[in-house]
Amino acid sequence: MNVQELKHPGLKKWVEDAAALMTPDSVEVCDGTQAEYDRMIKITIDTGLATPLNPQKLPGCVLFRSDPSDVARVENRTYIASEKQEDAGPTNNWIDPEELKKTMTGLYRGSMKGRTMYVIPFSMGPVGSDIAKIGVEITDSPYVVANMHIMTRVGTKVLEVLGSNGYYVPCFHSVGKPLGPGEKDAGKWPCAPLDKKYISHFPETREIWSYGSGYGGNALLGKKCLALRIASVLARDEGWLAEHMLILKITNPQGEVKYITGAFPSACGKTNLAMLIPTLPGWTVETVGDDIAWMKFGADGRLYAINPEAGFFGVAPGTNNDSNRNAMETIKKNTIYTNVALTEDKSVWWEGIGYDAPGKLIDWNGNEWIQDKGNKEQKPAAHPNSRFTGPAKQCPVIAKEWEDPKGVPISAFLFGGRRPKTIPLVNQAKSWIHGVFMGSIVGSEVTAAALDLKAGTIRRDPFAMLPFCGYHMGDYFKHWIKIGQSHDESKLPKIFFVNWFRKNEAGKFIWPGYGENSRVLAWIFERCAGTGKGVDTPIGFLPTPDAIARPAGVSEDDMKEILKVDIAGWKAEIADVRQNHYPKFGDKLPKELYAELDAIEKRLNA
Ligand code: SAT
Ligand code: MN
Repeated sequence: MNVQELKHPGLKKWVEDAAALMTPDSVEVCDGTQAEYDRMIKITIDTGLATPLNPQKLPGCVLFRSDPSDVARVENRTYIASEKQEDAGPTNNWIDPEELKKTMTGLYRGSMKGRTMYVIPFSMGPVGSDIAKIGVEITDSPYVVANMHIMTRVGTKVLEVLGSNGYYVPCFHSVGKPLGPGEKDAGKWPCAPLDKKYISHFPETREIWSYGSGYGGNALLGKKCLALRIASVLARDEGWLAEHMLILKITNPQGEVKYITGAFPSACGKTNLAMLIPTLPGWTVETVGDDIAWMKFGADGRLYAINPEAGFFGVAPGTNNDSNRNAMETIKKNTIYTNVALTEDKSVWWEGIGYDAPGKLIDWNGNEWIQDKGNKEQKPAAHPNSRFTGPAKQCPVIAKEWEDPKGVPISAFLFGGRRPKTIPLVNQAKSWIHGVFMGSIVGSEVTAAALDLKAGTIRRDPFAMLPFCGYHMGDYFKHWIKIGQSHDESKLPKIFFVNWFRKNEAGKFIWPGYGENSRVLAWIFERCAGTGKGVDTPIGFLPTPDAIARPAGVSEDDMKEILKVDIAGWKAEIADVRQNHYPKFGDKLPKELYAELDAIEKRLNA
């Protein structure tokens, strides 16, 4: 479809102005059809950016290798350009919006020369749902178009909902690599150098401007940029919640259903939890979403969640038939792989796939790679942040209501992190405000993989939203508190803190995790149903010793250890929050949270 056919004069003008600035060779409006997807893939194969995979083993799948400088979100080049710096808060980078737009307009001038500008109308959430939002992304990357096809709902049906004057979030994206006359990408992933990359958000005008990166959340602007950073601002203003949470459906042996959402910092197994295969007989877990939840209040006073996405953009390394069989099934066809290793028979391999490399590989840099298990220094064949982009509808346990436009009613929120000590296996907040307190102190142990952070220390990541909150985090805490104050608490989700990662003196994990986590989910289910047995402690409600059936390999003493109140550990936790965490938010830290801190401390000292 061409620009002239656009029925929305505002959108048409916005596209024409962008084209005048970025000067692409041509402009195309995306229709979202399979033919269009296939054409995008063909273009990327023809320009040497994509490798088609073995059609017998991985039908409809392709592999991309990105530039080594363009392999993950770039948090230090991500900006919340609010009018006032104080509104971005201490956890976001800030540049004055006028100055930033000037800089970026300079970068966008002529940036699409030699390329096609694609206009992608997309819906976050089922098309036409009250909770859904429409965005339009302009991009010069066919890789982005193909990924957006999987991750969002794209095309003509979105334009129909938009009509002639509907609202959309305008999103600019350019890889920042114009082509000279006759020049082709010729197998080289296009992007700009790091100091020219900008992932910018303008919260007052609700615009997203991204430049210089073609990878993941930097370029697929519906995901972290719209569905979290901009949506968190909309949610604050409109009284709902846009959260970095999975959504799962759990059914007990009697056939009763509850829905649970959960926020976890990265590297805590969120996608695995969303697709968990329960070991507990009679229980089932199904997936509604693995990364983002948008939640609004229904007429009955309950919170209803939708998954704004349509696909999974998951980390490949560590994904295998034990850690996540459902993900492995999901990505057997129609999947885009990025930065994993290629086998000789044109299949894929990554570290932690569950078996040794089957012969010689091509690594994510495009070099020959032969596994050398004796060499601990060997560089991985797949980049640690290599990804699969797979359609959610291919997930064997996708819940039948995953696209229900009214969403699913949420009974519980989980918060969690990687905490080797102190934090028990599961702990229920005594009240909404206590739960908000727990969300505000979420932290996770830094693993060796994280750059420039000391391994073994706890990095606080409130609500797992640290890189994704589009405004001052202190005001975000306030928003959560207000949600509790302005609604009937008995209808709000109950809040739980979970920790699968407790270690014993020998440094070994005490709890087996994965499917066995269903035992904890079952207790949470029962607490929401009013039947689960709990004891009131200074830190919250803990399960009674017999409330959670012990999995194999976990002794009675182990169970006691991970379900006790570690008074000394909690006192240290409280002191750390008081001295090092809360002061970061200055006088925007709601006084209610200091009151919670005081109350817990008092109970611990009693
Ligand atoms: O690159 S994404 O932002 O989509 C995924 C992630 O980094 O969490
Ligand atoms: Mn995420």
